[in-house]
Amino acid sequence: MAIVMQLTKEKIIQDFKMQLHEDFMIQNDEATADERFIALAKLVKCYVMPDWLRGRDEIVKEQKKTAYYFSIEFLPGKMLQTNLLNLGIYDLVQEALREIGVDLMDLVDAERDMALGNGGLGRLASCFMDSLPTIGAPGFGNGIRYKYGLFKQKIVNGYQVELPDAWLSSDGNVWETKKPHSAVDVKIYGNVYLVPQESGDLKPVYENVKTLRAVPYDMMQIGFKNDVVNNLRLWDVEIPEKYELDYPTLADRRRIEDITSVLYPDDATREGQSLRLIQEYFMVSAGLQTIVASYAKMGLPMAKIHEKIAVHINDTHPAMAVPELMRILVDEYELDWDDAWATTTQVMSYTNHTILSEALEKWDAGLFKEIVPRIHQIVGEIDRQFVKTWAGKVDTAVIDHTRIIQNNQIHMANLSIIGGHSVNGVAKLHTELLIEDVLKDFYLLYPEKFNNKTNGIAQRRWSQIANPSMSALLDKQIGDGWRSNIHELLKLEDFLEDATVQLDFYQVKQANKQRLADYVKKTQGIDLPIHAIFDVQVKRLHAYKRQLLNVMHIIKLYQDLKDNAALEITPRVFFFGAKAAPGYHFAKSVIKIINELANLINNDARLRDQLKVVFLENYNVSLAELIIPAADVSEQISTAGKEASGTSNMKFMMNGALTLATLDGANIEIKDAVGEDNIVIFGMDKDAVYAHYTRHDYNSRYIYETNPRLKRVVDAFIDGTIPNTHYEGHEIWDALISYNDEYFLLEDFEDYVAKQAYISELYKDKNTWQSKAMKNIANSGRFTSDDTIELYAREIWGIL
Ligand code: Z2T
Repeated sequence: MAIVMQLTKEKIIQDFKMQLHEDFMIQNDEATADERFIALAKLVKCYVMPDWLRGRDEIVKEQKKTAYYFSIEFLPGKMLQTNLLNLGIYDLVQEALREIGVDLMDLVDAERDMALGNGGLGRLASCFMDSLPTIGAPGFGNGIRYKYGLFKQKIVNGYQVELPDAWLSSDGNVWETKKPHSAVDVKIYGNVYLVPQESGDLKPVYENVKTLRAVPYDMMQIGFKNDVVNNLRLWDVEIPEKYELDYPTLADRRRIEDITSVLYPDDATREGQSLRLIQEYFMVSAGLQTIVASYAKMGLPMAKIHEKIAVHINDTHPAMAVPELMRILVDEYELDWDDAWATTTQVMSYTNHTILSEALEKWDAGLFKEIVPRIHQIVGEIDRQFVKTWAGKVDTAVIDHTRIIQNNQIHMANLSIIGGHSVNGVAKLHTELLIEDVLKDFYLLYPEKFNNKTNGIAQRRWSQIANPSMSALLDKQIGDGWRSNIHELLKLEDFLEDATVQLDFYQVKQANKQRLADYVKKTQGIDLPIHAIFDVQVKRLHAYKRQLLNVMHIIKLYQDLKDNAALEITPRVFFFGAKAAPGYHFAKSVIKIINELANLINNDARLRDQLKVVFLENYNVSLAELIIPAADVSEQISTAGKEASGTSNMKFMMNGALTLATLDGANIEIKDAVGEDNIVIFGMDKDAVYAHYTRHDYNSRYIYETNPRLKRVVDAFIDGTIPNTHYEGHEIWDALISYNDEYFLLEDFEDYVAKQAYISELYKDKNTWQSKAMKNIANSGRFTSDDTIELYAREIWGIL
């Protein structure tokens, strides 16, 4: 039985004080918040350790089939609250600390965000890490322990400045355990020759390779109140003592350390750096060697490894798992190619996260050959076999489009699809687009591999932890069963028309808005009216996400107010939070524009506080936990067809924001869940967008020239309306007019403005508004990642 079951307040206080003595040789009253956080975290680790070890032993003993989720990104944020909550000791610990004069929230604040991810993809991986143990599934994470996570964003003179995120303290991360015992060697570079053996087989012989040592750091992943603890294994690189002579100079050593030094800060575009290729192979090879070795210990036949092991390729970054498993099986365990291939394809499965063509990962075959020569050979062989298998059976054009090596480039998505048994998209529309468009040739070859798994969110973090006031109200209204069974939120359906309950939810929202307003006042000195609509767009800065459309609407409101000093509008505060990839020039210009527009508007007294714009610096998971509960309006306004799913849309919904959305990604499924009266939809749908592609008939300049109101908004980018943005304004104007507005902002503008006006009217009736907000909360349970991951576990991995 779990230790936590026997905990009392007194015991926690005693253990906590002891931990402070042991780690820092201090008393509680002299300790800083940092020291107290570390002591508490270590204590939690001690409490969990027996369950963690038992879980590992059970898998070995019972030979349970296990899934390994390979991902180049994980974005957990802070872990203290989640761990306490999942252990079922949150309240007890909070009370114990209070008794000795300590506020748990000060300890929570002291934890650094772990941000080894860019955005949605990494955050999804972390939601899955929470959900896997929660549903009792043996599913482990495998990734890289970057020394620097996603850059820290500062805004200086309205521009984004990137600073390194040195998240690890000198003692590392409290939640992790270094396991030198389980280190493995990874080989890169060199030459490989295939030498014929007496048996007639070819054996690879390596020359001049560089050997790296991969050292794992394990982090416990605690299930919600079920004593299940899984593992997230992150690999760090070291120089193996045995091969020290291969790295004689300091510069040589630094080059090795660089391998796990930084996360590539690129969201959905590629940076063709060889270091990135090494990162990918390093993680995949270390992970798979370990997994195969643990399977080998079971004494079962290698050709049946798929019966005990599933490996998931989270986007294409870990796609070398396919040839690496082939290498291990063929070279090290001497399986026949065909047997190895049969089991490999049953082990592997792949999730696609975008259809943007610039994000489809391709590698120059020459670079590939230089860095991973044996993997290059194996990929060549997989490609040859693929072509041989389909030759004469389908159109040559189909083979040309689907083979792995094309024009001396290695197509990682093609490798992932050919090398696995499952390909999934992350929302219904996204999967449809994969099948009908982006991957239609693959669908012809392998229809049975395709399936949809709509994304989900770890609801505990996005409700109980992020929104305690709403949680308390829910307890009062529908009982606390929703905390363990999120589908019980549906009980709220009974109160949608209850004016008292509506008012209660209104008050909770206002309190959360005040919490955010206090933060903005403290960090930026701006006073915000909380009776205003809090309208929020937080996500990576990308042209297709259309932060600019939001900006254009703000400009329009500004012009209306300037035109008519007596005009009364429903007051609004527009919030933006967004990081731009450091090399993404256009995105950075949009950040500058937002900041200068904010300055202009916030300092214009004649607007009488009816309009405010706030750019929140350094948007990250912890800030999301503060912002999302305070939102009245959730902006999900990507060009239809472009946003694979979105996941913040689900978090906003769960916190009672109304979604203003295009019919894109999971927005469509949110609409299906709440009904069209409880979401605000605008703009072109995917078919309208695609019609433009086929007809080549989009003409943004025509729209601009024939709509004076819109023309005036677009011209505000270049006519000096927004100070200090001469350069950026012209760049944006050109993108919209000279380059024909790739993401159809102009076409969607009028409908967007109209629906925003509708929202302004709607908000005046607090009761109706809150009723719609409650409808959203009530139906948000269907987006729990517990259910999403259960579908992965059953339908793709076969581990439940
Ligand atoms: C990313 O966060 C996403 C897709 C990517 O494609 C890369 C990154 Cl870093 C390579 C996002 C999608 O844009 C978003 O729609 C989706 O909800 C999220 O992944 C999780 O699937």
